[in-house]
Amino acid sequence: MSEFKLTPIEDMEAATQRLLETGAKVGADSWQMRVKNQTPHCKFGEQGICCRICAMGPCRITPKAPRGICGCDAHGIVGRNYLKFTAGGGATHSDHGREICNTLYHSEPGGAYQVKDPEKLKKLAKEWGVETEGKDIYDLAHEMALLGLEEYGKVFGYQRFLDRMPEGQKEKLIELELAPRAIDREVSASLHTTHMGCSSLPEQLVRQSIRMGMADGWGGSMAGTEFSDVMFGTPKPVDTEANLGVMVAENVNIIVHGHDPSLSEKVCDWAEDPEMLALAKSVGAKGITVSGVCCTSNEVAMRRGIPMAGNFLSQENVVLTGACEAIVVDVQCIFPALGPLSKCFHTKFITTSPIARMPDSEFIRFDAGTANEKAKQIVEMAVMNFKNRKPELVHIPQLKQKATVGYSVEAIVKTLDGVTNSQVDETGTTKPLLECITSGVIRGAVAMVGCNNPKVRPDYAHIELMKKLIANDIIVISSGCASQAAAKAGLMDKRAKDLCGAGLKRVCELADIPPVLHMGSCVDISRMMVLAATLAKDSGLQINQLPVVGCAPEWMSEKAVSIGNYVVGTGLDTFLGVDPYVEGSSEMQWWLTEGVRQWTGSAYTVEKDIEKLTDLMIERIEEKRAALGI
Ligand code: BF8
Ligand code: SF4
Repeated sequence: MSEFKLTPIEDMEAATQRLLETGAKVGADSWQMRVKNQTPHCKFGEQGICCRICAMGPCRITPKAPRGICGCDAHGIVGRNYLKFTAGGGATHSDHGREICNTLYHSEPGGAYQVKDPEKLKKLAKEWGVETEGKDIYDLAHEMALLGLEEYGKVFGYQRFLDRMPEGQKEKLIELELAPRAIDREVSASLHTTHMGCSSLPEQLVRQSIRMGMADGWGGSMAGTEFSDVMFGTPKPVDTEANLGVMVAENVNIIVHGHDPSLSEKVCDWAEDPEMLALAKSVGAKGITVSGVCCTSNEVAMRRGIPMAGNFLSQENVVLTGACEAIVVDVQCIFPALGPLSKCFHTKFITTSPIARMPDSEFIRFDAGTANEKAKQIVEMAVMNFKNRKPELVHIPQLKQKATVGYSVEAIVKTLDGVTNSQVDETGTTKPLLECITSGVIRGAVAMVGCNNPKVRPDYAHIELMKKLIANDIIVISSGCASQAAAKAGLMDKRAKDLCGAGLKRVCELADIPPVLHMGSCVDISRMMVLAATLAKDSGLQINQLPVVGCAPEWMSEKAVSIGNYVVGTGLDTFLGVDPYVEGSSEMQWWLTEGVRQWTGSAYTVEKDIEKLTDLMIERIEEKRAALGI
């Protein structure tokens, strides 16, 4: 086996520089240039003290003008902006979940979408009290899909998945008015709450922000994850590779980007089709390589080992290689810049969803009914574009690392079962993992999630934090663009165990796992919630007592704030490296970093200094241990 070495961030940055040189040759714009044009940012916007929710404004808060025209103060304005931000994110994740339910509703034997994990479907049915005996699996799938869709508009009651929480937690959330009702209702209630002349009291704006987030995490996102598993298979550990070097110069390169696996799964299927492979050969390519960017990359990596080309701030890089025949996108986190950028190269920028339409793209509308023909058309288009490549522009940075991905809760339970005393726990609980934590072999866990953001040196925060945590025997579970950061650096290679403290290293060796466990895309943070709930139940504790915290050091999207709210709402302290536009209100800051603790036993910490952020997390984990006397 060759010697293992992490890829230094400097090598990744040098590769980007080289790609930007190609970009300069063809007159391409880049996010690096646009950041310069946008700096410094508007101070009012940054602090969250600009309001334009009614046409008497916009109003901006200054020492001379401490209130808007309606009399709203900075705290109300910051709070409303925060809740609107959350609602945007919660709506987005949840609508993704709805699409998945809808696709499942259209699944059929031999059709474009099938039930790949009938056992998971039956388990879910049992959980929701649905009779499975003697039922055709597709009838059951359609019944469950309908029930899933009903969670969006249910007239009474709370989200079904809350029953997964440890005893008493759901009831407490109901009492505090933090338990999410119908998913769509929480979006509407949030936008109602923030309307001109409604709430301007930080307490209520934070309360509804948490409830909105909970509708995402324990509603829409959880449905997205669970029903994706039913259709595409529950992830199991699988080997893959990461970074731009996964693109192959001799092959047709198709990049899948976005979030909904319904599109990317089909594109991957067709890229393996013998007819398409023959077509690729006929145009002079050796084969077809599909690789991913952003959460779509996580989805197809963890279910089929499709390599991960990059994350959020590398999406322009894949086009800059000059070797990308098509970048196929569905929804969310797609730079509109890809349109004009693709025009500087031969790359086809293919949009597929009416939710995300962009100038300078080719729109091929994708839906469950026509999925196969559309996916075939897309792959064909990419293959036929191979001959339009400009060889003088082709440069693929030769950086890549091996990664083992696909640690769903089911996979973690199964894998770690063998660790403690090498005994297999027949009941399939998290007890072996708990034993590692209580004995101190592992000090705790950090759920590392989120994006890239030019405000933080891209990927650096993720990688440095993870390195320090594993060196301190803290296991990292990751999702979203944090995952690709880890994989690109090599932290998802099992050999990265050598960077761990002695305890975690031993666990990695015994269980044959990398120290950073890939749990999937951002909707899959719901998996982390299920894992935390299971750990709590198996140990007889509440979630907020566990030595587990969440961290998003480079976050940027509305979805990330929604996630933060449900992680805190669930009971896990959450550490952010970027401020969520609340610096303009001491009251909002207090509610998020202190006040909310009285409800959930957890709160936010915002710290831009990455070194300090890590120390604070370790400190919090040790505090939790001390409180448990372990
Ligand atoms: O949902 S981590 S940049 S890709 S928002 Fe987007 Fe952020 Fe990446 Fe997925 Ni999540
Ligand atoms: Fe200004 Fe109040 Fe209207 Fe906001 S709601 S724009 S603070 S008048």
